[in-house]
Amino acid sequence: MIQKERIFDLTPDLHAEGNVIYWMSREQRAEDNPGLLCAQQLATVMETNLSVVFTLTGDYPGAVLRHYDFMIRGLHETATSLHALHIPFYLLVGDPPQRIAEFIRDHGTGTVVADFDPLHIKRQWVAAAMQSTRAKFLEVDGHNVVPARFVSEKIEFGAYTLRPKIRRHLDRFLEILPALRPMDSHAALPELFSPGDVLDSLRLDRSVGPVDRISPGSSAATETLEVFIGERLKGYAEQRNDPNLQMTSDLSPYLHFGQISAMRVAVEVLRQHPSDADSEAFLEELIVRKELSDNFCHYHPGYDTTSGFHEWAKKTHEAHRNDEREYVYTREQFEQGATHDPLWNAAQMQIVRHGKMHGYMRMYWAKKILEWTESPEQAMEFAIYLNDTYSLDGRDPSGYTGIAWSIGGVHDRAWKERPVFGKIRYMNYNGAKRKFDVQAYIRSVNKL
Ligand code: FAD
Ligand code: FO1
Repeated sequence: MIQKERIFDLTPDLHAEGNVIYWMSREQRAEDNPGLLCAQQLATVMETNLSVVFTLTGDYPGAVLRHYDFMIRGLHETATSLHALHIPFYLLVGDPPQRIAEFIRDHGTGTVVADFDPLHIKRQWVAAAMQSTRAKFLEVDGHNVVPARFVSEKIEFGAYTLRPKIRRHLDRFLEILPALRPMDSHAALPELFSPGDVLDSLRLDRSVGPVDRISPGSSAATETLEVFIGERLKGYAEQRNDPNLQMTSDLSPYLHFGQISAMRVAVEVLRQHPSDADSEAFLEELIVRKELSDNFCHYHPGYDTTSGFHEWAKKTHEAHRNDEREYVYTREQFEQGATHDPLWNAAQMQIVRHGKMHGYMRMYWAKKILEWTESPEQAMEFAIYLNDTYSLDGRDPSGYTGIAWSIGGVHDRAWKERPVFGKIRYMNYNGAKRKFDVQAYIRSVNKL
């Protein structure tokens, strides 16, 4: 039922046996979750128990109260859905690899299904957990429509090289997965956690609070999708780059936390909306652009540093390292939106207050950080810190890749050479003014 290309065997020399765990992490939903379905299938065939385990750490890099509030409230909805199907959900607080290893020992687990996730921290967790137990580990890619390991075995130059590979397999992988089945009802269910109590128990940076206009959880994600298809998909191709028009889906926080499946989004768009320029443009972003990000992070360990840049970009940055910077700002000045540029400041205030910046402004925002810092290394450091701290969809492969595109020309080409930027694509205030009403955007953000 789960295509085998979605499953990667992390312990080929071990057999699947004993009780089964789905170690939920990236895909935090009950429905349309291939890793969960795979674990249920194994437990059914082996006639053993299935448990869903989420290991919660208060030290997730870059995460503050804003993200934990969104994630934990979303997890509570998922746990409730799982318990309704008599599938036990365990929330284990502490060091993830340590907690999962304890659970494996205490529950006689023989097989663990983990989510594919290209970020360093997740690879470390899985590697550490495998070190300290003898369980069989399988990894399932529940994030990409076409599984990342399968669609390409190397780092892709750009969307133009990955797109044909994705297109070739899309029909085969674009499907609605079967519904999760109820398990036999005598399974003892652990007590459901209280989101408030869990949030209070964590030692968190509480200076960046929850956002008010984006509700967490799979139901809110589905509602957001329906509203997008019904009211905003038409015209998406032309108007998605105008920050004043709110024409995009606003799905990225839900996709980041896996509260909705990209596959489900794509299938619903194609089912409810004719295949036209708008749905084409949207699916290009949702599938090609997003899956290009996983490809970059999976195959390039330096995805969050300048070492991830192409040779031409490294060279051009070297050649312009000592160029005179007209403005240089500290991380605090950026963080407080205290530069000379009201448009940049408004974009920064949009993530501080609202937790989400419009896609077009993200490019401008990151490129100006390159222009107004002492070095590309410092630009990467500041952009990643600010994006991860304030954006609800931050700490994501799409974020590291979007920042590497803006500052290091990753997946982009060389442009006409100029001071500081070298051959990195340049964007400026006048360019933005030609595209949309800058004053209206600044006013609308300052009203937030
Ligand atoms: P829509 O236009 O509705 O797109 C639908 C989905 O397609 C998005 O939810 C997202 O999953 C995907 N998508 C759209 N554009 C891109 C893109 N350029 N690259 C990869 N996937 C894309 N995206 C994040 O999810 N998290 C981030 O932290 C993030 N940081 C970024 C930083 C910079 C400097 C740049 C240039 C882009 C960044 N992006 C990030 C990508 C993109 O800007 C956002 O995914 C998009 O704005 C999310 O809004 P939406 O869901 O309304 O997008
Ligand atoms: N995943 C976990 O398995 N455990 C966590 O405690 C955890 C915290 C967390 C906080 C903020 C955030 O943005 C992501 C977090 N994640 C956590 C990972 C998340 O589930 C996604 O898998 C990745 O961020 C996307 O690659």
